[in-house]
Amino acid sequence: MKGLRFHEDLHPGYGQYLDVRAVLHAERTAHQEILIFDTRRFGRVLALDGIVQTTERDNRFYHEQLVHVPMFAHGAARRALIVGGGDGGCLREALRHKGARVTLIEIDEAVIRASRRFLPALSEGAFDDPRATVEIADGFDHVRGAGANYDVILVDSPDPVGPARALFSGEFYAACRERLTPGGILAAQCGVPFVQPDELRIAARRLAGAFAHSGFYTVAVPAYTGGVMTLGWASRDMHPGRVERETLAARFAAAGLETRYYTPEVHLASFALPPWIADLAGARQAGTRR
Ligand code: AG3
Repeated sequence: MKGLRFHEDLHPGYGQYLDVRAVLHAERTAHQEILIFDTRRFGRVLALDGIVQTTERDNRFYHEQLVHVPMFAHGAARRALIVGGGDGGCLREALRHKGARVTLIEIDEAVIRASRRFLPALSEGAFDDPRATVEIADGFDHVRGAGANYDVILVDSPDPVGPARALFSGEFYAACRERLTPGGILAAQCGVPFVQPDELRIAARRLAGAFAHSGFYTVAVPAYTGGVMTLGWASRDMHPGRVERETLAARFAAAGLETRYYTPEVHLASFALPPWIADLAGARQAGTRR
């Protein structure tokens, strides 16, 4: 093999590589190292601090599940908050819900700038949408501060190493709870449990500590190597996996979305956890709580 090979540096002793067709952008910011490159299998790839965040080829799997599961479970979200998500993929999907205004709080303005320029397929113009509000700030400060409340909060963060660690804390989840309207739902990236079991264990404990109802659902994203990823959810008063199939189907049809991963059937099925994941989440003893 000649040419440049990117090795992801995330899990000790195990990982993935990608052959680089071209480096499009490399930048060290005050927060992290941004790398955008082109590959044959995944199209363009965004890596932060050497960890793959999203790719052109499979980003819809992740963004559709992170966004549409809580949005369709809610059914009438008018205000959504995205914490992180500077590539714009989450924003793109959230804005497909026509009744929603979406606020995105990204800590690193350079991620947005580089993604708009080198990954336009991620945001597809979402940053220019009049229903989008974009702020460069610390997401934790935003939810801690007094201000708007949200029907849906989406935590589209990197792994809890480096700057995103605070977004996995009990204090952050409790602050999110205070910003959720009745019927409101939080959804958060919680890692690939086969290779990041502690991430799931800790998130399970902290979400359950902050909310009356919480649990996990799954999404399979090839670029997040190691098996299915778990997305955490939490709410004071509702269970997004227990919405009637017909209700979801009616909402999905009314929205008129064309999706690559999400359907009402996938929505409900993704709440079925294999025992090894349920055990990590502590969900088996808790029975119906999660
Ligand atoms: N945020 C999740 C990246 C997780 C990568 N980690 C991993 N492979 N365990 C992605 C942001 C996309 N908008």
